Amino acid sequence: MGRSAPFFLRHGGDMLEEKIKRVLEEFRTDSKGTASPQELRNKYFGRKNGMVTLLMKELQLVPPAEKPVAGKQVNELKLALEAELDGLEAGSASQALAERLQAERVDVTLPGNRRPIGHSHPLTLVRSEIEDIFSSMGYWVEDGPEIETTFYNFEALNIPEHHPARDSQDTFYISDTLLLRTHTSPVQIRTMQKQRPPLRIICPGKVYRRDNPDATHSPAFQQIEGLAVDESLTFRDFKGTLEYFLKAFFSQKTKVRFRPSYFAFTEPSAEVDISCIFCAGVGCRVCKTSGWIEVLGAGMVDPAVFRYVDYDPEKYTGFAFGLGIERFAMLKYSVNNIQYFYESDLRFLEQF
Ligand code: FA5
Repeated sequence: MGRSAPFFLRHGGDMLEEKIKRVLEEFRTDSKGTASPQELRNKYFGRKNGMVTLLMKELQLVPPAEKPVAGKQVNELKLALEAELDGLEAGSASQALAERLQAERVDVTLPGNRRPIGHSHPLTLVRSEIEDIFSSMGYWVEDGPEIETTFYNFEALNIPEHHPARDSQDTFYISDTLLLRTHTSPVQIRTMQKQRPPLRIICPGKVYRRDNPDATHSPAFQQIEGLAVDESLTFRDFKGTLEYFLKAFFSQKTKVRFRPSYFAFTEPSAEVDISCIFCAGVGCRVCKTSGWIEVLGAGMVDPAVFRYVDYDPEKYTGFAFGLGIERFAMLKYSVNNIQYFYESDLRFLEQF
């Protein structure tokens, strides 16, 4: 070189081309190593000490005449490194994405984790089945409160004040006039009060008695009440309806028998038995060798009850019945202890 090198080119003792070459080589070596694109960007373009940044700063010291050439060379270096860094960054982002996709890969062909699907409690199954049988005969469902007055639970059902059924030994009293209903029969009264005949209703619900828990008793259990009232209902309708229902629920082979009984609100009254479903009436341990099992209480509505609800007993007749849902479920599913229904033991419940 004939001319002495300009100030800028001599600065630091290196020629500009050499400096650029060195920076470029160092960048190439670095970019093949383990440094991340971010680290490279800091090293070459860091705001204070980036190698390219320093070269740009040095340009300010270059005499104006030499600036265009020097500036062009440094700018080309800057553009080249930036382009390479952009490429590296894009590569590393797509590599990170690929790694993430691989790590989080979902095999959509794998079967999902199925949640176990629950089902109705056996007492609910029995209640629904009984409701279905009666609704197929034109009955509808009525509801009533579990906390009742003595009027609806007893008096309007023809159970007067000193009747033994009112005994506090049997009934959970809340006050002198309020109690937990001991049967679903009060719903009969409530429905007859609000509706004129013809009536065909069933009333499922919880009832409460001061019975000690054992294999066949619980202090809280469920009943279904039935009531039909019309102008010409007879004992034949009563027998036929219950026979139809019991055969539909248990089996067409089931025999049904009516035994005289007593309820204050029906006259005549009957206990209804079915032929033992375990021994087909031959006699076994469950039916205590009698061949029969008692399943419900029933009767023709006592005219005294009609008077409480302002129905004309000369014009209307009716029949009513009441059954224990647990008892029906025990017979249907051969369960020998009522307490199983309340224990929420999945090993028991999963069988239904
Ligand atoms: C009654 O409760 C009458 N209200 C039924 C009735 C209605 C008769 C309409 C006439 C006309 P009883 O007390 O027998 O009747 O009860 C009916 C059923 O409830 C019984 O057959 C039995 O299956 C069930 N039951 C009675 N006490 C308990 C108890 N502690 N635990 C479980 N089930 C019971």
